[in-house]
Amino acid sequence: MDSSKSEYAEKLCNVRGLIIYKDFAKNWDNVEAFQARPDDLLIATYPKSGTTWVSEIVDLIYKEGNVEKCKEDVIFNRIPFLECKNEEHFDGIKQLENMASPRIVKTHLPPEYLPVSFWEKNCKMIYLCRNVKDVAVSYYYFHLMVPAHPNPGTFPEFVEKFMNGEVPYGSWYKHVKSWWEKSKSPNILFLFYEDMHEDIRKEVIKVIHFLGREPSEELVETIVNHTSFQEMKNNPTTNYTAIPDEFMNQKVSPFMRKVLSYIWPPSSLSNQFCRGIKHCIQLRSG
Ligand code: A3P
Ligand code: EST
Repeated sequence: MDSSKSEYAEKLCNVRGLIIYKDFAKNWDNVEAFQARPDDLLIATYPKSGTTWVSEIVDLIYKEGNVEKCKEDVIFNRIPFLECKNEEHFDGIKQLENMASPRIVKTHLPPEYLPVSFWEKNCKMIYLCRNVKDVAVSYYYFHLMVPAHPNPGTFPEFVEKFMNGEVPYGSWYKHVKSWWEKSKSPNILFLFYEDMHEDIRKEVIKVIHFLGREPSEELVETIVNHTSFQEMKNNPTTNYTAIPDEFMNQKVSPFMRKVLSYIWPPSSLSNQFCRGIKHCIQLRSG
């Protein structure tokens, strides 16, 4: 076994066909047995798809636009990461069990691996999809900055692994396709990162309606301002700087990097690009 193979085996694990971090895998019985509550809201994404962005939007809606209330705690405490487990430091399930309702739950699990109680309780869910090229680039930097990952090698080497689904949470394509099929249910709202970038007001209003609330002008305005890239990058409760370097080293790469996808593709192309992704999913799943 070469050193990169043994590093993969040391840090990652295959649980019933899903590649996941070793520490998460050790906790799998608790993940499967997790008890969702009917008023839980689940935010599901493939990693690096804008989870933090949509999470902050939803939390602000729940907190009726009270920015100060959101700033009282870091995002990973306000919206626990269901399957996250690290020996002494992180335990998403424990956080959720100790949390009052209504809870907002973050997960990167494909629908087949979600604890069954979420389906039994008919919970509302939001899935956010981001175009695969930006996800691959973002995930590459995430591998470099978060030591729980094996060394990704060069970008071309990483892309090979990414395309083969040999990364935590497996294949982007399978993930998006499975959630797309699930989103035929009215309880699941399927969003696109690129749509949020193109017209954030429209997407925020969509989320507010999905949560059964009224989109007042003031609420929408507050959300749009507070969740801009720059605001969230400068906000210590959303930029992950509260996580120690040993777990997430932002000297290697910041959690929120730069606005690459905002420059390319240009807005005229962006529409086309976005529709292309939707079309591709519809075609292949149809
Ligand atoms: P980049 O690495 O391309 O910068 P996740 O929260 O799922 O881990 O996703 C992180 C990605 O979402 C990062 O992408 C980050 O910059 C981007 N992101 C986070 N907040 C954002 C915002 N308010 N607007 C646009 N992109 C945002
Ligand atoms: C994985 C995906 C994600 O969206 C966010 C985070 C933040 C916390 C990270 C984790 C992750 C990957 C695994 C860890 C964890 C902190 C400790 C743990 O080992 C690095």
